[in-house]
Amino acid sequence: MADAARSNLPPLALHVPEPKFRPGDTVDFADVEIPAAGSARRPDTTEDPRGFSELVYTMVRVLDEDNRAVGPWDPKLSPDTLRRMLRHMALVRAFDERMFRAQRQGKTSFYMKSLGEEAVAVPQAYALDADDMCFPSYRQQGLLIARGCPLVDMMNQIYSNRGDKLQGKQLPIMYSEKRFGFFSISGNLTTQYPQAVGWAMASASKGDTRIAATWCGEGSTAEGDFHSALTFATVYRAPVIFNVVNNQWAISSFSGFAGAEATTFAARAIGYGIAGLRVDGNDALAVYAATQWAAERARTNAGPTLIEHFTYRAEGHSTSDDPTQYRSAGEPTAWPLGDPIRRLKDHLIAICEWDEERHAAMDREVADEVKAAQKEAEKNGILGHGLHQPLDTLFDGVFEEMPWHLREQQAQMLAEEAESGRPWDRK
Ligand SMILES: Cc1ncc(C[n+]2csc(CCOP(=O)(O)OP(=O)(O)O)c2C)c(N)n1
Ligand SMILES: [Mg+2]
Repeated sequence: MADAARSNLPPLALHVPEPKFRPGDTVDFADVEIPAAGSARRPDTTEDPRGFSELVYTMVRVLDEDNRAVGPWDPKLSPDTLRRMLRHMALVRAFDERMFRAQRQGKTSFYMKSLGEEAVAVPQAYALDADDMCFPSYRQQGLLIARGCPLVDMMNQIYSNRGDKLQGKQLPIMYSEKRFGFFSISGNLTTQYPQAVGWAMASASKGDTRIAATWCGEGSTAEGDFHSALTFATVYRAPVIFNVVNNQWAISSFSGFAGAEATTFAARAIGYGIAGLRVDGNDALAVYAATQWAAERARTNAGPTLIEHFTYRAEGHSTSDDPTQYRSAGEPTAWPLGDPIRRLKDHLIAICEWDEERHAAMDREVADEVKAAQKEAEKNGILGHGLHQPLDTLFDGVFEEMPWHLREQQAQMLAEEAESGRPWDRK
């Protein structure tokens, strides 16, 4: 010990978080606190955040145990809207399933599913205006699908084939879709947060009416970008919605490593004086209502909102991950907030606007739709089949005008390729 005079003090120690369940353990989520549906207050969208700070510690929930919509957050959507939302959620799941399988078949190098999280992006796309700008992470494919992006375009990007508008320059699933207000996905976690704030500030300073929304995972809240984004947003009351998708895991790190043992992720909002909501992320109606509330707040210059979506990542992190190595296989089925698609389906059935036959028919239809799109996309090529972008496009699209040193490198590359005797397939 360095200082004998202090030897009567206990030795310092660190707390190292440990997940509750590891492979082989029986899962019991009884200690996950789930407030009753309808119990959270719905403040006015112009209220000072200090007046409703309790909302970061509870959960906005609309669908109750009998699959009824209850309480002040019920968005009272028409059955038609609910059915369309359900279909988009089912389409996301079918798309994920098919593309996951395509990766296993060697048709692409990489894929990321959003299984169990379909009630986050899809209802949010419904609650936002079509021209509001989204700065997503890699698990919000639901935004693109709900905004009507052709599945073939998404698949071409996943296959990095000759139909890929990004010319194979982005990792599969890192879409960029200006047409659908979907900012280029970056693999560098949370860079989209300050970008969204900057975009929102620009929108306000131009006197525009469009707002921004951004998403990151709970693990990503540990990034410095998360905190600087919140600081800028609160100072200038930027018209932006911050979404933290708490799916309990960040690859193999459980949420405790991002601070979940100490408080909620929604509570991050309090330190910044930002409105904070914690939402049942598997309840499509609650997610819709919270997003609509936050959008109205942003659009009326009342300030940003941080929404924690409490959900569960039912699959591995990506096709490169094997969750059986670090978590109990019982977790996804034991998750107390259920399956988001099943919950919306059960609600529609409970209000006599849906039935099992129609649901089964819908599932068949979305599966066929995905299958047909896949057939179309594969005409443009799959991994390793030569139908990729021409080699001379490799340097395109980075600078508006290619600098001299890149032109030199491009010329050198093409010359070496011509001499190699293995000419690049330009079909
Ligand atoms: C700056 C940075 N650090 C680390 C990584 C590696 N990485 C990619 S995804 C990921 C986990 C992110 O987890 P979370 O934020 O909870 O999002 P989720 O995948 O659960 O949706 C990590 C650590 C990265 N891509 N960028
Ligand atoms: Mg996560």
